[in-house]
Amino acid sequence: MIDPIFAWIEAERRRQAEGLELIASENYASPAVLQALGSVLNNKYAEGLPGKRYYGGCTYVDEVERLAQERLKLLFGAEWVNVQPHSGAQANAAVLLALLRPGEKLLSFQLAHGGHLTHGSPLNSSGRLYTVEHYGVREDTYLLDYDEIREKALKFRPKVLMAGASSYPRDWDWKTLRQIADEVGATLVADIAHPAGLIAAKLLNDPLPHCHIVTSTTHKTLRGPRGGIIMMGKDFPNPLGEKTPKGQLKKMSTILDSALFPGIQGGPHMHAIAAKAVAFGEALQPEFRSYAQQVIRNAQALAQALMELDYTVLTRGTDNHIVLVDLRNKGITGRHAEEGLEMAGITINKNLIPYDPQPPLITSGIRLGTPALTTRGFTEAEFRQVAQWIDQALTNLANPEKLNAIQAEIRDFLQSYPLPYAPITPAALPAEGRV
Ligand code: DSN
Repeated sequence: MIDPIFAWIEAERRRQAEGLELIASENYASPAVLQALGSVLNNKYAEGLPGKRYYGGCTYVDEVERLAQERLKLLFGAEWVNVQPHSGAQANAAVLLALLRPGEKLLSFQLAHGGHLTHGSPLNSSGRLYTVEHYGVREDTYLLDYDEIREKALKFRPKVLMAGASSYPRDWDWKTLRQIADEVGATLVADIAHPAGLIAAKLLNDPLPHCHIVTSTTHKTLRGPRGGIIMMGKDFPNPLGEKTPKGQLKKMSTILDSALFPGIQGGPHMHAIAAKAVAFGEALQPEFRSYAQQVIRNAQALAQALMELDYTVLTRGTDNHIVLVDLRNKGITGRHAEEGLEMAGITINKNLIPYDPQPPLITSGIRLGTPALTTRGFTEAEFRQVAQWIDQALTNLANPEKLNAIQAEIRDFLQSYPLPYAPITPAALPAEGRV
């Protein structure tokens, strides 16, 4: 018998293969990325940076990390990068530790309007350590209001202005944010965890020329392993008044490196860094740009099809991979929709909409994303069908038989869009995987 843990992994592989994956922050990493993740690099301790480690035996992992750094710099046109953050949360925690002393001021996008937990939510260490003020979206348009951000910044005088979102379907104006940051003497930090792949493909505004520091995850639109990164472009903070740009970059990168390790992390996960390098290599290929273009086209097609079915799509569309739907006109909560869609084989997440009257575990909305199904080969036509299935499921929430029938239809349909992951069988497992 196989160890139940592998049975659960196989069950999850099948779930991923047989259902529609519409969680905006998820994707299907390539078999090469997964191979690097499951490699012997897992075994290696390598605290420090390439050429400056606290452990012996780092010759090969040094090469892996250098390659990851070089590919990442090339992908975003960055001057400096750190590829060691275990995830986006650690990248952000390190940047804030580098820039702020406890009690100092951070201005960021409000979680309840689509921001990130690690940008000063009272539930996160960033909200407990620093003095935080938030900006949000306008109640009439659900769009960011840069005049309001400027007013808040002038009044609050933050030391750090942070931008980036987990559920904002529109692009960001980094240039205007930089003007605001300069007006108040703040450091501008962009978190591009969600649109990173679309930015790497040059399809959205590029934060690197405008923001002092940029953080990201590597597993969403970038389609790599779970992980984080920190980058600086050609214009970075000047800590302690360093006189030359070279001196400034060296000093700031040293501050950021040491805020991450030993500031908040121990040994880097070298297997994850290798997998990041593989993913950056994939994202540098011309096919990745076509993929990213299709992600956006698909999101726009999904938004349009849902609006034609009388769904309230926030901002009436999208610039990126995210479609946010307000379900109040349908008399359904986000939680109810999430549960019913799951029964129909459609995975999404309930999501607060800005100014939501419902609490976060119920919500009035849902967030849909196109990165995963686009990896699977879906184009606009398939996404119009996805909108039909979503509508059929949401109009039959009290009808389990109908939900099961939709699930079966989706399972059949997906046989034409296979995932490249081999099933786990007893024969394919090492002896330790059997009990
Ligand atoms: N939890 C992540 C998401 O789903 O968007 C935030 O980055």
